Formats: sequence, C-alpha cells, structure tokens
Amino acid sequence: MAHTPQAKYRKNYQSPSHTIMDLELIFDLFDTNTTVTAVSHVKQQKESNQLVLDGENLELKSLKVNGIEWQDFQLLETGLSLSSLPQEFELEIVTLINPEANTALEGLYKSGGAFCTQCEAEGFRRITYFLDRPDVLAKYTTTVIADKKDYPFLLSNGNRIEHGDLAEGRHWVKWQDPHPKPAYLFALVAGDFDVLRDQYKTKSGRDVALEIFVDKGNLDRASHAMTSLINAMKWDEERFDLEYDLDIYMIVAVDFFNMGAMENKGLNIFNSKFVLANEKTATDTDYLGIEAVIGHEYFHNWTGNRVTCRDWFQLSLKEGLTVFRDQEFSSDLGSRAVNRINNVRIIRGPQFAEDASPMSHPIRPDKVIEMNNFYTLTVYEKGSEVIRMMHTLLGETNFQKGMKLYFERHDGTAATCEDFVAAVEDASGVDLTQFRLWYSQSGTPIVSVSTEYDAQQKTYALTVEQTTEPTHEQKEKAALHIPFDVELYTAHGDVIELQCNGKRISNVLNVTQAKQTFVFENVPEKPIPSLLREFSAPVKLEYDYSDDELIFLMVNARNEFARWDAGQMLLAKYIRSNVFGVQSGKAADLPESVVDAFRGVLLSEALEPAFIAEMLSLPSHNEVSGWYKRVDVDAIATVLKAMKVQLANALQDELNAVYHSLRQTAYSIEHSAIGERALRNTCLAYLAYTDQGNDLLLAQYHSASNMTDTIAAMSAANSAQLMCRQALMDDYSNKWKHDGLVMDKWFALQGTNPAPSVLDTIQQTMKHEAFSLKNPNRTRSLIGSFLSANPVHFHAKSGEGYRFAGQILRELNDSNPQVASRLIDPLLKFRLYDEARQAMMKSELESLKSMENLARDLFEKVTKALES
Ligand code: B3K
Ligand code: ZN
Repeated sequence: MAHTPQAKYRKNYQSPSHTIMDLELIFDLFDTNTTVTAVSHVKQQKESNQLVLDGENLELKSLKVNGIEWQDFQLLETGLSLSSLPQEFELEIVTLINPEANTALEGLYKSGGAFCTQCEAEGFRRITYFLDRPDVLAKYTTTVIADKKDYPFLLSNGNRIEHGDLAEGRHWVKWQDPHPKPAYLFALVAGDFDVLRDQYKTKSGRDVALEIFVDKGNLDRASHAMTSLINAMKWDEERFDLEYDLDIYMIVAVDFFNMGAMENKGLNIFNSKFVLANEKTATDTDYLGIEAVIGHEYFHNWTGNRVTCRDWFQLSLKEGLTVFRDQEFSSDLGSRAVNRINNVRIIRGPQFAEDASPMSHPIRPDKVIEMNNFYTLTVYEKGSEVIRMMHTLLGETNFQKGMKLYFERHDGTAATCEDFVAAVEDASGVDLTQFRLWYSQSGTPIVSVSTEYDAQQKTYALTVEQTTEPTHEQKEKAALHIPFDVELYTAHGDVIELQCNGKRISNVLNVTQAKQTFVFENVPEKPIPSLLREFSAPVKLEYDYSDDELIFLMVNARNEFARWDAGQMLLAKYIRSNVFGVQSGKAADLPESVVDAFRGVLLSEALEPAFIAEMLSLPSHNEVSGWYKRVDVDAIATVLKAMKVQLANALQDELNAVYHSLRQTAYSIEHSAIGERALRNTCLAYLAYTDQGNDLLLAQYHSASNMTDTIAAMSAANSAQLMCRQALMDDYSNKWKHDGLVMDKWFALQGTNPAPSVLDTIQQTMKHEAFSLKNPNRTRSLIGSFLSANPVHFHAKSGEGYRFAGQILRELNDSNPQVASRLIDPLLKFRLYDEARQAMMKSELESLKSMENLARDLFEKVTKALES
C-alpha cells in the first residue's frame, strides 16, 4: 500500500475549529466533468486561523476568501488546509468532479442514466472540500443545472424555490432546506423518471406532497412504497407523537446503490429493491422489506436528522434507535411474534457470528479506520436490542417520556449515545448506570441458568450466571445489566405468580452480577420455567431443558415467541447430538416424540399460519455454525438435510393436507394472506424432499399467479436438487432476463445451488446478459450468496471457493471497495475451520494484503483478521 491508513479513536473527539452555518451549492452537471461551486459562511470556533477541510478525488479550480483569490493554502492527500484566515468569512471553492468514473458509488455518481449522490458517511468530501463531519450543521441552498431533455427532474433537499431555462437546452432548479443538517444528509438527483404522487396531511394540518421517482415504465411497481410511506407517517404520529417537518417528501429509486436506502433530508434515495414491487415481480418478503425500509428511512427524519450524531462513533444513536422504531412499526402493522422471531434469527445468526469474529466491536465502536465498515449488524441490530432492553426496563410510557426529553434537549443538534441514555434515565428515574456497559462492551454474553425446587419450603431458586468471552479487541469483560424475562408454569400449564420476599414481582428480573440467585416463594410444585422470554437480552442462554419440558413449552407457553423458542431449542438439541453422531459415522435421526411435537404444531388450529411456518423452520446452517468453536461444515449440512428429509417423510400426509387446504387464491398482501402463503410454501419446501416433490413443484411453478409462489417452487427445487430445477431456472431466465432486479432472485439461487458444479455455473452465470459486477445488487445476489449462504461449496476442500472469492475481491477492491468489504466477511472467520482450510483462507487474505492499492475498507478487515 502507498500509505498505511490511520485509525481514528473515539476518545480523541474534538469539536470543530470552525463551523459552517450556510452553504450555497451550484452543480453544473456533465457526465465526466461536473463543476461544483460551494460558497460557505464560515465562523471560527476555537483559537485557530487555520482551517482543514476534507476532500477526496477533487480537482480544485479556484479558492476565494471574502471574494479574494486565496493563496494561503496547501493541498493535502485527504483535503485542503487554509491559513491566515479571518474570524468569520465567506469561502468560495470551485471543484471539478467526474461522476461517470465514480464506480465506488460514493459522492456524486451516475446510476443508469441518472445522476445521484450518496454522502453518508464521508461521501460529501468527494463533492467539494468541506468540514465533512456530522457535528457541523449548515443550512443548504442548492442549484442544479443540467440538460433539460435528459434530466427533466433536478432534485435536492428541502423546498423547490426557483427554476428557469438556460441556453443550449439546459435548465436549472434551486432548492432550499430550512433545517440545518450535516453534509452526510445532502442529496442531489437529476434524471428522467416516472413519478407517483400522493399527499399527506399531518396531524397538525401541514399538507405534505409525496413523490416517488422510479425509472420510466415502473410506475406499476411503486404503489406499495407509497402506502408504506403513508403508513409510516401516520404510525410515527400515533406511537411517537412525531410529525413530518417539510412540505415535500421525495423518494428516488436507483439501480446502482451500495446499501438499502439513504435518509437524506426530504429526498431519500433508495435501492430500487426497496421500492419496486408488484405481485408478478416481488415476493412477500420483498413487500415486507419495502415496508420496513421505507419506514426506517422516514423515521430517521427525527432519529438521525433532527437529532443527528456528534461523531461517527455514535452511529448507533441513530441506527439502533431507528431500527428499534422500524421493528415496532412492522410489529404494530403485522404479526409481532413473526417480526420478533425474524429479528432474533438475525441476532442469533449473523450478529453473534460478527461478535465472535475479528471484526467484533461494541455497538459504540472505539476505533475505526473506514467508517463504512461500521454499518454493521452490531451497530444496527444489536444496537436496536439495546434500545429494546431499555424499553423493557422502563415500559412504554416511561420510554416515551424519555424520547420526549431527548428531543426537548437535543432537537437541532448533534448528540451522543450518552445523551440518549441520560434523557431516558432522567425522564424515567430508572438507574441505567450499569446498563451503559452495553454501549462499550463487545461480545455475546453467555447466560447459564440452573434451578432448584424445594418441595418443603415451596421455594424455587433460579441461579443465573453470566460470562462474556474476551473478544479480539477487548480482553476484559464485566457483568452487564441484563433484563431477564421469566415465567413459571405448573404441569397443567397454569402461570405461577412470581413472589420474592412476600411481594409480587415483575417477570423481568434484573440480572446485574456475575452470579445471582433469585428465590421465588409460594411455588406450589416444581415448575417449568420459560426463560429469556421475548429474547429480553441479546445473550446466549444455556439451560438443561428436558425434551418433555421443551415440548410442554411449545404447546403451553402463553407467549408465542416462547413457544417458537422452545421448538428451536428442541431442534438445537438434536442438531448438536446428530452432528456429533454423524462425525462418528452414525446416521442422523430424530426421535418420534420430536416429530410428533412438530406434527402437533403443523395441525394446530389455534395457531396463525405465519407462526406455524416459523415454528417449522429449522435454524440456518450459519446459525448452527455459530454454536461451535470448530465448524464441521459438511456434518452440519448433512444433519440439517437429514432432519428435513425425516420430517418431510414422517409428516408427508399432514404436510400434503395443509398444503392443499391453503389453496392459492387471488393475491393480496393482507398479513393473513402472506401467512397462508408462508405456511403453504413451507409445506412445499418439505414436500420437495418426498417422492411427490418434483410433480408438486412443477405444478406450483406453472400455476403460480405471483412471485412468492414462483420463487418458493424454484427455491425448493434448488435446495432439494430436483429434476425440474433446470427447466424452471431456464423458463424464469427467459421470462425475466431483461429485468435485473427480478433476475436477482435467480442469481441468488445460482449462488446457493447445492450442486458440486456450482462454481462452474457461477462463472458461466457471470456472463449472463443481466449480470454485472458493477451493480451491487447483482454482485450480492450471485457472488454474495455463494460466499455467505453456500457453506459447503464455499468451503470446498479443494480451496476453489476461497480462490474464487479472492479473485472477485481483488477486482472489486478497484471498482467498489464498499461492496468488496461486505463480501469479505466469511473469509475473515478462518479460525473456525480446520487447519487445511485455515491455511487456504489466510493465503487469500495475505494476497489481498499485499495489493499495491488495497482500499482502506479491505485493509481494515484483512489486517484485523490476520492479527487475530
Ligand atoms: N444511513 C444509511 C446507511 C448509510 C451507509 C453508509 N455506508 C441507511 C440507513 O441506515 O438508514
Ligand atoms: Zn438507518
């Protein structure tokens, strides 16, 4: 590498030397040479007449201070340093940038035929020299100039205040955003779109114009996004008493985007995956994803935009909180239990894995080289669990009081995680001193429970021990404040009230010590405990349940999540014992009692179909891998498949009966209809492993009236490697080859194909007309799914999976380091595999490390992994 990238530390935060209160921007847009004029009103904040601005990949054209050409400056590798400055001044900077050459998709770039921007975290510095840090809040006025025919829509943040025509077929539009904002929330879009328009009246009576911009011809795929936006606006008023604050809210869908979406003030830019849907092109999962992401970006308007982050180490302040809010939104609108289950699967699967990897970090990191590497499951999803724990400890009313105080104190400013906790603490009176450790300690706590019933005294002692193993960057761990939700049942399924010292106590126990015993009184019989209900803390629970107890909880627990969790624990027991068995040459097997328990679930008339579908879903290969210090990829795959085959054959009649009872009807996205399709397709996925599989899948594929049922058939054919697989894949590709977004589902099936020849197929597929390594969605679908969701072949003993990963990563390092840095994660976890595999994985990392131009993104991860 030319220069070793430097880390930044949270402890070294310093407020800015200057602030910029107003910024006037003029963009003269051309594909390869766009001129950006930036006029800032700058004010000194500290004793310093030197100002260092951030800037990357910019060509400086001119520099003026108070209208005078400024000579006292120095160009740095990372920006521009100005000296001999007055205390307050107007700074005019003209730069030249090349949007077409910008394949990293950060800053201003071209997506298809449109110009668009992505500035979070540090992309604004690729547009102009600026104090590109979230604690500098300015009022923006933006003028966009472009060719009128190719770019009839010129958009930026805030309100459109003026527009006009120019010579040579060009035109201009001027936007003004009245809300001071950090540079990362700046956005610009220029292009030709179809627009879906609607409006919303806020509860205080403000009329808001809603506009969704999509590629020409896609209007019939935008209405679900609009409905979701309106639902989000309404929900935030009802649940959080928060209203929208501009007269217009715009969403633009683009095809080239590094992540899901971006909450730019008044002008969200979205990956088209999270906007475009109709029943023919999108699955139910896509529909629910759109609702969640539209909600998430909208909710950022308060948690992120009105109150932003002081520095990037505080990212979870806005992300953890906003994920919590979007999860609550989805849960209030749909099934709370199913949402909780899916969120918990993410924590227990990939988040726990991340926390055990060389990239392990606290939700508020202490050290960062490349900020884009910290938009992680830990900051987002574990961050949301931390907010949820506070919600559990405080209750909804006190939590809302905390939110109110947080906005009273910090609206219009850049705040810290500590500010949030302090507001919640002050408003509720609940002491969160020890709780704060969740912000600074990384790793997953293991909570082991043991119990003892005293029949004489009628007492039940529950002993809870917590330990957190050392992580890569943090060796010492302390005891956390863990809200531990428990319920006790009699053998008849009655709830036993929790009493301690003669008083009724809450179900949520405050576990605060390394080892702690809770003694419950007046317990009439040896109870069956339901532990860590609702997954009340992001920890690994260890308790030696018997099969009978788990089967009891699957049926009798009052809370749906607890029932599902009992089912998962029962499956986990047998996955573990079968993996052990397979390793010593035995065939995998489930006892009759376990099969019967799942038969009961399948036939239950009391349970919602969506919930039954979740109960019948086995943990993923990745989740199971996370239970081991040394992962036996092949044994886990063998066991998971054997369990599916056994359940499918043992329950074939019942699966058939349920499958056929849930006939396909006209498509609707009512939650009940989604649930019925989910259960029907779960049955189908099992039936694929029986002798009727091939015929049934073919029939479903050909009769499907919607994408959910189409993909369910293809995905079952893929997993079970049925004869019809190729025919279905060919038919689909013929039909959709012109639509990259729809083809992504097909690419993902190619990437996760369990066939031994998968790598050849992937290499062939990279030549498919709809594929391009330049498009992050395509790359994630085909390559990302192979690396992260095809463990058997990615970890092939020959090492070809690793070599392929290395080759792709080297290519992406040059074109799009952010995408490369997401893809590399499975390679970082080499310590989990046998020595031969470790050596091959490490050699790919070493080869990356030796690259001349290794990007900071990969540099940070590769060096961490190799040091670990
Ligand atoms: N805030 C953006 C993510 C930005 C990622 C930058 N690499 C989307 C979101 O979390 O809502
Ligand atoms: Zn977010």
